[in-house]
Amino acid sequence: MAKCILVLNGPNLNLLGAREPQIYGSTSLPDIERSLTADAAARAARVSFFQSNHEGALVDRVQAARTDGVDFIIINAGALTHTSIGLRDALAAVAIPFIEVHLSNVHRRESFRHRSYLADLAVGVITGLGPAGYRCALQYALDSDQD
Ligand code: CA2
Repeated sequence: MAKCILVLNGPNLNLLGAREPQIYGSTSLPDIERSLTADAAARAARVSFFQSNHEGALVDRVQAARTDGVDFIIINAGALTHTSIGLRDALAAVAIPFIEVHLSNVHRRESFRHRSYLADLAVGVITGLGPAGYRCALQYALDSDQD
């Protein structure tokens, strides 16, 4: 059966491409989603997307992934990375392998961005590679036997 990958984006990532290009680049979230859709199609896989500015909506989407046939999650939780025990608990509860992605290199930024509530549960973390980080994560997920 075709692999099914869910790409989650958290608060403010809907603003990509429109604000702060010096930090986050000029690529929009729909641009990233289009390129991931093409990459997944080339590997006969399915990819779906969800962005929300609301912690509870992201928790709900993670919980739904358990019964949705999602094999792997790619998540840029935005600022919730550094604050959300709720999102951490949801990811732990569904036990779907995931990669944490950040566009910017959080370790070159403020110290409050150095802590992640998700990272120790993740298969891996990609930070600072811009949109390429999502594409690397997708290739890894599609190569991975974990499902
Ligand atoms: O580097 C990343 O991908 C982050 O997850 C982005 C989050 C930030 O809180 C994390 O520490 C690192 C912020 C997302 C805000 O996205 C914007 C995009 C364009 C304009 C303004 C905000």
